[in-house]
Amino acid sequence: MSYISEVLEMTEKKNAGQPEFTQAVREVFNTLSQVIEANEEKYKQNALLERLVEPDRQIMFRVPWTDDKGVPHVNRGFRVQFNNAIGPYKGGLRFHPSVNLSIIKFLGFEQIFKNSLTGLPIGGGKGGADFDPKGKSDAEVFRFCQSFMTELYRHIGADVDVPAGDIGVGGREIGFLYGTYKKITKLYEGVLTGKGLTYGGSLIRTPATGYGIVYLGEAMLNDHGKSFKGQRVTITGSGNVAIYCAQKATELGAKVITMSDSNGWILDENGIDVEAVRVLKEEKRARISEYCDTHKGAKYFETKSMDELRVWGVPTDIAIPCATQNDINVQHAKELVKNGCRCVIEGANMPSYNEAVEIFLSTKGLLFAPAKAANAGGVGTSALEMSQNSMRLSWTAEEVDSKLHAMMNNIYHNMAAAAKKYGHTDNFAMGANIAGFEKVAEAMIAQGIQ
Ligand code: NDP
Ligand code: 2IT
Repeated sequence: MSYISEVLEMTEKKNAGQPEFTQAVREVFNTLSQVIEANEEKYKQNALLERLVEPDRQIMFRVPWTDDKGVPHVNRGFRVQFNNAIGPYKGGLRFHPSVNLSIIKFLGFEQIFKNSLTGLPIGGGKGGADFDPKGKSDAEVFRFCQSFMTELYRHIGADVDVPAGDIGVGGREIGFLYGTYKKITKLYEGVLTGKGLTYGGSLIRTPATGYGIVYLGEAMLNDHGKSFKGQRVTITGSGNVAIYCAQKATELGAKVITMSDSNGWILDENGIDVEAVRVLKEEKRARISEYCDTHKGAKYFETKSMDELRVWGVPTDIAIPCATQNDINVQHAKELVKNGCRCVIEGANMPSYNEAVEIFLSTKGLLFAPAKAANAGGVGTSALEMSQNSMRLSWTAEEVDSKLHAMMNNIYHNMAAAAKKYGHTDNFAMGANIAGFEKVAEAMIAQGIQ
């Protein structure tokens, strides 16, 4: 049995109840076989793969809070510090009722390679809670965040572990969490990113993930004689990532025709009015269905389950899933290809099942950009926020945007070069994993078996 198969089997056995985590490990390992085989002896002697799949530590804690009626609730909080070979742990916090250890571990594992791809010194971590901020008052969200940080503060720090946002955690939550950290520790330090601009946040961090997705997509398309201009684009999600992805794609001349939330999706053949979606979602915290009240040409479709075709049944040139994991299954992938889709850019983390990715990779002429590369601009700009905090200064929006743009171009070129080097030109799933892995592997070996 090969070294990869051995460690994969051991990982699946040890983590049997963690389907998302084992899915993420399988996807990475399957693309690394050539690199691992070429270095098998060295990696085995260093127990490299065994160490890579075992987090440095996983913290789980009780988060008690009371709602506005005085009724007590208890949620479960998580922080998985996966790997700090190349820098302090870095990764978002997700507040969503579906959150469990498997989901946080898959996100933390992927973050190791994504963060490495940014070229900046950040390790991999992730956290969150099975708390649903939807429908809660600001006061309830504040009490939850305060309680969450009352435990989390012991485990994080500007040079230790720097959390940020993810699903359900945006500017409001980061503000409450930062205020609590500061109050407990007295430290005014860059312990969180995605902060407000008045207290250490970076310009462009809010739109960075969405902009970065489009910058990377445009680099990939341009390299193949194409661009966003004039293309039909279907997007899922209508949160932070989806909104700024849609905004930048529209700016580059594309027509974004779909967006969604967990209740349903909208189709606007005239091109979605992204600013209207932003106001609905960021300011009013409303449902996407309300878009149709003011945009009469648009249609709303209720979603009953993730397995329906939904957005992925709509003919499109470019598909960009920006909602959550396992959004695109085999049937969706086949439908996208059948309807003429020739470019898939993953905005969310692991939005496609591994078998759906296989379909994209085996479709001639279809360009596929994996999440670890495509959405790395969010955490990359978080790292730029950390730099500004350490230097106690702030860069202009133009400076940060141009650094983000250059970062995404670099990521594209690095993943393309790695794919080519191993004889798989244009297999960017493989290229991104290899490019991200090589730096982490070298750092882990240099630091000894820890
Ligand atoms: P938000 O919470 O801002 O938005 C999430 C969007 O996806 C909402 O429209 C939400 O709908 C929808 N959604 C979430 N869960 C589900 C579900 N189970 N079924 C259907 N729809 C769902 O999160 P972000 O935009 O920040 O994150 C989106 C994705 O991008 C996630 O995969 C995240 O991990 C990833 N990501 C985020 C980064 C960031 O900087 N924020 C960076 C890199 C990746 P509803 O409001 O109804 O729940
Ligand atoms: O998945 C991700 O990369 C994020 N949610 C952003 C993490 C960060 O630290 O900015």
